[in-house]
Amino acid sequence: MLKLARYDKNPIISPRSGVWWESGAVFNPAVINDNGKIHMLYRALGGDRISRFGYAYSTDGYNFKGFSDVPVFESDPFDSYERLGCEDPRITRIGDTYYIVYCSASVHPATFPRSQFSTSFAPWRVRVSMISTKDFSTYHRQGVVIHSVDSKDAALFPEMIDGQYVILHRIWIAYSQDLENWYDHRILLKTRKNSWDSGKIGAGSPPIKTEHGWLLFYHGTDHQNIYRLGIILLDLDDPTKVLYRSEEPVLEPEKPYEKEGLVPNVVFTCGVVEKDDKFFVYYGAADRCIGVATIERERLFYEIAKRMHGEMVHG
Ligand code: BMA
Repeated sequence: MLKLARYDKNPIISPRSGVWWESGAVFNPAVINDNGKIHMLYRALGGDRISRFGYAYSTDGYNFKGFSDVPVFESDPFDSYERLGCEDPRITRIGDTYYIVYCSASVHPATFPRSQFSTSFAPWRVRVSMISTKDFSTYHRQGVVIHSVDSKDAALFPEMIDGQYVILHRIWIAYSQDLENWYDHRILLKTRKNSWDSGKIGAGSPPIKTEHGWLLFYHGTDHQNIYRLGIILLDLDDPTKVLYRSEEPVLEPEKPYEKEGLVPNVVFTCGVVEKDDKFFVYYGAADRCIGVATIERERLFYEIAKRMHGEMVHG
């Protein structure tokens, strides 16, 4: 079975009562392992329904502390593309800088003609925005980085490939020379008919470099809007080549905290770290709280190798 094992004390983080900016929910956290210290930026939803980012850290992967009293980042209410908040951060370290790409949300006049990425004519707009930090205390605001397209679920690769930065978004792939101007957007992965990922798909964790390829956890929905997690492996030199895609989800809503919340039946990851020869997959549960599930590295690749001989790879 290629399944993640939930931590038995999940959820590991729930909204703190009395903290106005996270009283609605805490979910969909970004994580990065900095020499054993796991930094987390989590999405917090306040009573005003605006999403902001809170910060916490852990040294064992399960117990988080150092929760910020105030949001460490909130989007600019005067930026027409960001005024409904910042959602679903994903952290990637490149050199000595942590880049955080996230979804900024707004009600904004519809753009015409309809762009190739638009999903509706509704004036609901989402953009991929970016901030960066070197220390998780001061953040530099870059603003919207993928212009003119409604997109989200963005995740940066941790290094340049063939002289270019590479990003995934919803799940397209695109390239850049400067992390701000992205070109050559093309579809990397499509939904599959009659499958757990037949409705929508999106990148989850930023890709993790392994000797077997770029490992990426992603989310998919079916036509009942149940969010589950799967994995893909991409070729190290040419990440447009999908080497493996899981037929079955590796995690799906089963526990009450994953089935009942602000949005029922959701497991949604924005970050995975490698620690003690395991992958720690952090996830938002039912858009309400945060859980963690793990898998041993060796077992994961053993199970993938077994399946690669018998499974078709769908691009
Ligand atoms: C997606 C995103 C996530 C959310 C999920 C389930 O579209 O908005 O932030 O967790 O829906 O509601």
